[in-house]
Amino acid sequence: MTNPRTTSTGTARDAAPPASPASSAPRDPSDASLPRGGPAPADTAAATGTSGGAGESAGHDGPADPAARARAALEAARSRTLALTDPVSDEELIAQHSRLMSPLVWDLAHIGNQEELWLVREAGGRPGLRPDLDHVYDAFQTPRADRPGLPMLGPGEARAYAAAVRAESMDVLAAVDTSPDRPEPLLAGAFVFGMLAQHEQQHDETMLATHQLRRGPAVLDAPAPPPAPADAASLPREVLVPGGPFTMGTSTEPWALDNERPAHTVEVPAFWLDTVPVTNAAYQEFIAAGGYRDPRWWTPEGWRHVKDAGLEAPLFWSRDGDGWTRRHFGLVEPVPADEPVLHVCWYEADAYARWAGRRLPTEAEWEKAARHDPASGRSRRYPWGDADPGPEQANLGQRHLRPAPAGSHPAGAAPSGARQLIGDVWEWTASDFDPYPGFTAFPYKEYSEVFFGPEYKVLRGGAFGVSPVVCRGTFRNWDYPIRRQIFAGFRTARDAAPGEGA
Ligand code: AVJ
Ligand code: FE
Repeated sequence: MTNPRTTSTGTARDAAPPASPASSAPRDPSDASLPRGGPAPADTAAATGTSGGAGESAGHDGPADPAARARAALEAARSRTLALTDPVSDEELIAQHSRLMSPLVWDLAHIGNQEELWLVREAGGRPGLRPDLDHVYDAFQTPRADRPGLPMLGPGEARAYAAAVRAESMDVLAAVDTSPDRPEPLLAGAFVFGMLAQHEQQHDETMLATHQLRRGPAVLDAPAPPPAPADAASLPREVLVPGGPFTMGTSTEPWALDNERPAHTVEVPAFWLDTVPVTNAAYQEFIAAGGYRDPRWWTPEGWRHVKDAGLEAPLFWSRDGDGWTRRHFGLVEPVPADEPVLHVCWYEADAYARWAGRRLPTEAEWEKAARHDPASGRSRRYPWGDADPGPEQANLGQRHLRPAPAGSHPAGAAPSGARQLIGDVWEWTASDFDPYPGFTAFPYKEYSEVFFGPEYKVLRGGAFGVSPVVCRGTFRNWDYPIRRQIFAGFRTARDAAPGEGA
């Protein structure tokens, strides 16, 4: 994120010193504490003041009061931020663990700086705490690789700064009207507060990726997900998604970001989709079959990248006799056969699919599989319906530090029978990151618009380290096709034959 409207820095004046040190918020990295209400009332669209696309379900099922929902979401984000930074030594907070990532202490103060810009200055109309820091924490002025050289706040200062900003933004939240029907879209339904909770959670996910890249003993821990259910071994390999129009994107979800909007109709012919994400065992067959040495499976750019980067397995994997081990959050373990594959780039996903005689699903296919309800013809918020995700439906929120085995979460299945579309691993799609028809940048071009185009591929569905507040059936993530540090896997698809699923 960057400055509101890129030009405005509010009424910048002398920097106020950061106030008191970090509060003692709960340190549970889980989002399980996010309040979950009952099913969304039928009139949520009216209640949130968003005009309903006829083709989609409306609203969310968090607290009805937008300010209460915003407060809970911001608090959950901060607990997680602290859980990712408190156990790390000052030296390691300042270190750059990978050229791809910022020092953790940069993320921490960037979270605070963006909150100052948007909640204190923009939403609150207040002078702000440290406008002098804007240039240090503007992601566009400072590429990640250069960040270690910046005059950054130290760990103690960064914690105090983020806490001081938070105190003031909570004060703003208590003072402003966030009713869904007020005309200012930034404040209506507490949108900008929801946006900043999502921003913090996105950086928490980035920080989790930094933890995974970091060398040295493990500092994070979480229980393993439950074993796969009994029927996991007997699931059909693929499911049929019927052809016809469906509603893609959203005009009703109050905290959906600009690139998810507006709802629009897309015609998607019938197709077959893998029931579950591609597993490590299946991916190992591709490696064993010489997949990384055969240009037939790769696009020309992908093949060049395999050669240049010397790829021969997913990131973090090492050969161990006939098998493979991987480094996972500081521990080396045998690659778990039945987990969805992680840390592959788009080129690897695309090559695997071609080797398997298949292809990656398009973004529209993925969203249709995840949201379309053939019985009602409407698009749901999630594969299972409109209720927010709980632990039964999806592996989200860093409750676990790994994906659940393939076939998990039958309660989260889509109408087609596809499982694990939400949570576990991000899924690469075939599609470039492009705007939907009718897209308008809101509230600033640097969230989405500057990234549109063929350089970026879209990922869908979220991963085990993604917060439910940033994970919807409509949520769009994107990255370069060479990137492997994100928690990404994939599933494959193929066209249906004429007459199938018509
Ligand atoms: C949506 C994950 C691609 O991390 O670059 C964070 C999110 N935008 N701060 C990113 C984001 C501004 C963004 N992604
Ligand atoms: Fe950011």
